[in-house]
Amino acid sequence: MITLYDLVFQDDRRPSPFCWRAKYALSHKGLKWVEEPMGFTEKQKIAFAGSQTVPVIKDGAKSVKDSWAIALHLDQAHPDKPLFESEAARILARFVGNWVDTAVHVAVFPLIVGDLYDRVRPVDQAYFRESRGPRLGTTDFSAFQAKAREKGLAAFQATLEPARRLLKEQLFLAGGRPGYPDYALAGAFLWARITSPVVLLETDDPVHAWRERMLDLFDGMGRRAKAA
Ligand SMILES: N[C@@H](CCC(=O)N[C@@H](CS)C(=O)NCC(=O)O)C(=O)O
Repeated sequence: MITLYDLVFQDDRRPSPFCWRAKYALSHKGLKWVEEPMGFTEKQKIAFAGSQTVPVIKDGAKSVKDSWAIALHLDQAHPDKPLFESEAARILARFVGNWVDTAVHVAVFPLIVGDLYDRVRPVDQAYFRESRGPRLGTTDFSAFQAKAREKGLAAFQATLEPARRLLKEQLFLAGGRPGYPDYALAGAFLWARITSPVVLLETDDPVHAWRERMLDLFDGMGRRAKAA
């Protein structure tokens, strides 16, 4: 039995991009899991794993924290349907995850932070203000978001150019079939979809068509998640 500790917002929304990576990884491998929702101020739920962040999984007697460590653990403990079929594939997936963390997430966050704050559980809002406020230099998240959107989406869309070029040539970042690089980028889009009504992509963008494919994957797992 695998338990996934998953970040929860109001109305049982599950926006964490890193938890989405874990859900896609589990689905890719055909593994079943149960979810244990955790609000920002319920860190005691993951103390057993020595973690301050989710995802965390409990897989039998073993606990694993961090989405990348979870992916590596799953391949090691459940060798069927590997996430990484070679060392080169694993290293490239790591690179793509790092790119999403440092470029895509950083570009998305200012565009959704006001909407995101509005959907954090009321009991967790003070924590969000105190943890995110210093990073942004303000706790007026709505004004911060409005200012970021005034500049338009061009800077965000430009961060996607490496993916866009590839997706003009192939269906998925990993090739003809989806793989971990796709799951890493899809997590960023689910984070936005679940917390904000903002329209991030033009319909003629190859990334848009890819995102539709990702939403459909695994019986529409992403599409079925409660959106903003
Ligand atoms: N490197 C970690 C990052 C995980 C992470 O930052 N998770 C966020 C949710 S998206 C979290 O748990 N934040 C808790 C907090 O900010 O207190 C991973 O890949 O799992």
